[in-house]
Amino acid sequence: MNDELILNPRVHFQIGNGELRGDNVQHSYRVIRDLKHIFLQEQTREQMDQDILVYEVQVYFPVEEGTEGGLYFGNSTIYPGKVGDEYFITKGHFHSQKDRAEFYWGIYGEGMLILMDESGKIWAEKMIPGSLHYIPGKTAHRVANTGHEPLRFGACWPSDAGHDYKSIANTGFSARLLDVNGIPQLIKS
Ligand code: M6P
Ligand code: ZN
Repeated sequence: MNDELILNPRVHFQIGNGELRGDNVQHSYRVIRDLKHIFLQEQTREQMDQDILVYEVQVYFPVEEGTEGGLYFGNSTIYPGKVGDEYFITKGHFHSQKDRAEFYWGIYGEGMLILMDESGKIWAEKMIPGSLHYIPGKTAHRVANTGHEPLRFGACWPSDAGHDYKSIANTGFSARLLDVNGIPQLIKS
């Protein structure tokens, strides 16, 4: 056997739970402290235990950030919880290269993918295990966990997409996913 031509895989993706392990896989965590002005009720967030883990992200970066033509592959796990009436949620972003698209898919748990176009029009798609979501370019995206268990979803996006958090910080999302008597509802803010 020619060992130089047939290589062992260097990254593993666990089919059942989406767990990523291997070379160039990075793991990051967002606790309440990191999520200033992300939730509607900022004062409530300030008063919470700042070390509560809201979500974590694993990403396989096969190429350098910004590389044209490459792809990244990751997953995010959002823990169950709320800040006031608002479900735990990812920060959300547009892509810095505005026209870049992305795939999200549900792995376990349940939640909602919230999408907003550049005019501020907002809508949501239910996320469940096996649901596949195409996020077009020029569309901000974030995910909320509406269940009582952790929610994990997968993601794949172009390596030159980048994250534009600033546009969201300036204007926010035009609606929030709130718990209204136990039912998730998109409420205009
Ligand atoms: C997905 C991808 C990542 C993103 C992560 C968390 O895994 O879209 O690019 O970083 O979710 O989302 P955010 O950066 O908005 O907090
Ligand atoms: Zn994205």
